[in-house]
Amino acid sequence: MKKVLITGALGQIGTELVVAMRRTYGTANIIASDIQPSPPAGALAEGPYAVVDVTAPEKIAAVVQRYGINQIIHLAAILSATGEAKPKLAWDVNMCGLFNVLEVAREAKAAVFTPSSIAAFGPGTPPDRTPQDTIQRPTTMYGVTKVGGELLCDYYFLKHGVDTRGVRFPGLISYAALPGGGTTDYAVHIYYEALKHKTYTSYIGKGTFMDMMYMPDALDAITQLMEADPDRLVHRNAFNVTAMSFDPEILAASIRKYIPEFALTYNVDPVRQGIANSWPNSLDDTAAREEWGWNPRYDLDAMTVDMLAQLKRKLGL
Ligand code: NAD
Ligand code: AKB
Repeated sequence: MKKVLITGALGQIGTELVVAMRRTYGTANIIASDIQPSPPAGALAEGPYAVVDVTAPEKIAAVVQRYGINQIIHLAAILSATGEAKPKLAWDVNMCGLFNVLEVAREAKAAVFTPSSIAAFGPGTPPDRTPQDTIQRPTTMYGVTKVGGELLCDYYFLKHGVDTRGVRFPGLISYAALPGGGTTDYAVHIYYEALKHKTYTSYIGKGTFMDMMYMPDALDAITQLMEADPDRLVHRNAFNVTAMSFDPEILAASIRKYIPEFALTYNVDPVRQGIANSWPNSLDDTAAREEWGWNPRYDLDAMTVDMLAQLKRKLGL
């Protein structure tokens, strides 16, 4: 039986992953954890929760032992924009936290899922249909920790037999929790502002293409990869995955199909624009499709319809 520890469970992904996995595997089998003292009231609070700072290995080990954990989904991290403002914190949480998780997993013989990111690529990477195996020389601290993390996960698989698996997520778009300090966050905020004020000022410039994905597909990617036949996995850490690629204009055009008066203006933030410029325009996710059947369900318009409907309900509009 699966006994899963999710670190960083109160963030954008964890908020939805915990609830989805509890539905599939049983509430008692999914242990949510985060550095924050408690989950917010609601679905997340209806199940086991532990305070775990991933920079403290003994805390991770204690929870793994207490619950008999055999799989760790490691989501605790500092994202790209915050990572540029606080590079030491990003290194400590992203690199040391992952090292601690892998060491505990080695001892406990637990499998580990760790998300990498499009941030693992840099300006020297082919930007269009970026191949699975290519140049990875990122220019952000976040990206450095993502490449380091991919290599560390490979190392623990090759040297210690830890069942490590991961994907390179693009920007994730969701309505349940707000994103936590990334560069792609504009693609979430735009939906809130379109509904509330019918206008949005983008800090990412016109013509800047990045890969994106709706959260239900991201959750499927995690569970499908962790259920995949290990004999078919050539890449493990980490698979390119994507669902769509757009710039702010294309996203605004999709929103205008449902809110015709929506207006988009720009006030470009040089830091986040610089990060976005260093990332690919679009990924080639053939390896994920071939090795474990990756096949996202949501394109841009399907996501826009659902995001607007869900946010209307959430915001009471
Ligand atoms: P998030 O910022 O929303 O959540 C991260 C969580 O980690 C927060 O709840 C935070 O409290 C917690 N945390 C921070 N420091 C901690 C520590 N020392 N110990 C324990 N918990 C700590 O992030 P997310 O968007 O849910 O991302 C999860 C993972 O997915 C990260 O590895 C991120 O790099 C990756 N990823 C996310 C996206 C995206 O668009 N959301 C895209 C690519 C990759
Ligand atoms: C960020 O913008 O930092 C994240 C990511 C793509 O890794 N959303």
